[in-house]
Amino acid sequence: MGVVTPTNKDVEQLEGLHLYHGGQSNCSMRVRMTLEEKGLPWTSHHLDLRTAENVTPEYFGIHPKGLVPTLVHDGIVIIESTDIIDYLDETFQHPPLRPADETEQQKMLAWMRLAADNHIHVKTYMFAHQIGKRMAKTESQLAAYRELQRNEELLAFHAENSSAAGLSRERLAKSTEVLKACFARLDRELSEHKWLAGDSFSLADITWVPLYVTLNNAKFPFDAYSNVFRWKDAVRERPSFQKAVLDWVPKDLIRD
Ligand SMILES: N[C@@H](CCC(=O)N[C@@H](CS)C(=O)NCC(=O)O)C(=O)O
Repeated sequence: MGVVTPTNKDVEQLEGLHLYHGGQSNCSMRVRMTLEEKGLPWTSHHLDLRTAENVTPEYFGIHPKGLVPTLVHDGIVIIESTDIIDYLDETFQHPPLRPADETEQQKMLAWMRLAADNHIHVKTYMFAHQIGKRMAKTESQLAAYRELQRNEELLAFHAENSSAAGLSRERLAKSTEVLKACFARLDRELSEHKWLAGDSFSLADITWVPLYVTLNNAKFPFDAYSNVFRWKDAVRERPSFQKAVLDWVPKDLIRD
C-alpha cells in the first residue's frame, strides 16, 4: 500500500481527510469520486499543475515524486491513486465499492493494476495531443525540477516534453497502441457486463472512467468502442461524477 513517511512533518498534524489534488488530474478524479461515493467530508488542497504548484520543496516533502494525488488521513500519508481508493474503501466500508464475490474482487484489482501500469501511456497521449506545449519547462524550471525529482522516468519524460521537438513519435506510437489494446479489452468486458468487475459499480470503474475523460478531452479515437460509450454514460449519471469530475474541470476543456 502507498503509505509514505513524509519529510514535511507538518502534514502529520492534519486531522481528518485532506486531499492534495489537481482539478484536471485523472488520478485525482479517482480519489474525489471515491470520497463522493462514500459521502466523506474532506479538505481540499488544490495544486495547479499548469503553474507547477506541485514542484516545491514543501510538496516533495509530502509526495516523494511531487505528483498528485496525495491523501492525508489523520496524519497518515498515502500516495498512488489506486492505493488511495483501495485504502478508502477498506477504511470506510459503506457503501462498499468492491464486489462481494471474491473472483469479481480479483477482477477489480486486476483492472486497477492495469491502469496503474499504463499511466505513463495516458500521460504521453495527453501531453502529445493536448497539454504538452503548455506544460513544457524552461531551462531554469528544468534545473529546479532536477533538484527535487529523483525519479528517472519522470525526469526523462519532462526533459523530452520540454525539448524543441517535444515527445518523440516513437513514444507516442507505442502509447497509442497500448491504449487501444486496453480499451479494446474494456470494450470486450463491457459487452458482457454492465460494469468492469461484473454486475456492481466498483473501484475498477472509478479507476478507468477518468482515463476515458482525459483521453476523450485529448481526442483519443473512441469510436470503435461502443460498449465503452454506454458504460461512460452510465457513470456520468452518478452524482459523484458531477461533483468529482465536472465541477473540477473547466467547461471549455471537457468534451462529451
Ligand atoms: N501513479 C500515480 C500517478 C500520479 C500522476 O502522474 N499524477 C499526475 C496528474 S494525473 C501529476 O501529478 N503530474 C504532474 C507532473 O508530472 O509533474 C497515481 O496513480 O497517483
